Amino acid sequence: MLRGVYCITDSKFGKHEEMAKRALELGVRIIQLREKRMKDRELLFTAKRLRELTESYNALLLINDRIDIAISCDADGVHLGQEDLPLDIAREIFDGIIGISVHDVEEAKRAKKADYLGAGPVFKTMTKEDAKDPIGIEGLRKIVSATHLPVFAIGGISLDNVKPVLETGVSGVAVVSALVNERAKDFIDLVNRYLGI
Ligand code: TZP
Ligand code: MG
Repeated sequence: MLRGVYCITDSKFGKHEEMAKRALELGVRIIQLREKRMKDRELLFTAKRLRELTESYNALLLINDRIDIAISCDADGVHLGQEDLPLDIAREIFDGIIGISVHDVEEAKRAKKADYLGAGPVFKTMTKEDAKDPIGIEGLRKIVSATHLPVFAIGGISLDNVKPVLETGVSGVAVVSALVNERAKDFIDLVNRYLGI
């Protein structure tokens, strides 16, 4: 199931539930709740609603940063960055899918016990305020070649630039803004067609 379009919900673009529902209706089967501002209780309630929603579509739900919320809402997985809990500690306390953000080959090798990698930002993105410099298609290709794990490319990916991203051999693409415009369906169809989904 770790293939295809991976939808990250971000309250800057709308309600988490609405973003997730739209993506699910268009055929996406991996949803990540990414929320940096909400109070814990509201975050938990949001996560529980997304859990019900994703379950009804037979889709995966992952929670960004927060293993406690992932356990409490019975999510399928968590997504952790380089400054979040280390992977080995996360494995000890969480029994589920663990994805790790990587920016280069060294980080990819260090994360070899992850279930998947999120590699990027591939292109410039306005969505993540503290995004690092883009790694480009070449940086992405190096990461894909250095790991046997499924790699999801992330950062600034759209209908206009997704082809060369897919050609690097990634298992999928993780996006926020590409799913909140009127070309979302074309984007998903193109990715799924390329990956044979
Ligand atoms: N991590 C690296 S780039 C990014 C995250 C969460 C934002 C991706 O958003 P978009 O709109 O698909 O560029
Ligand atoms: Mg994080």
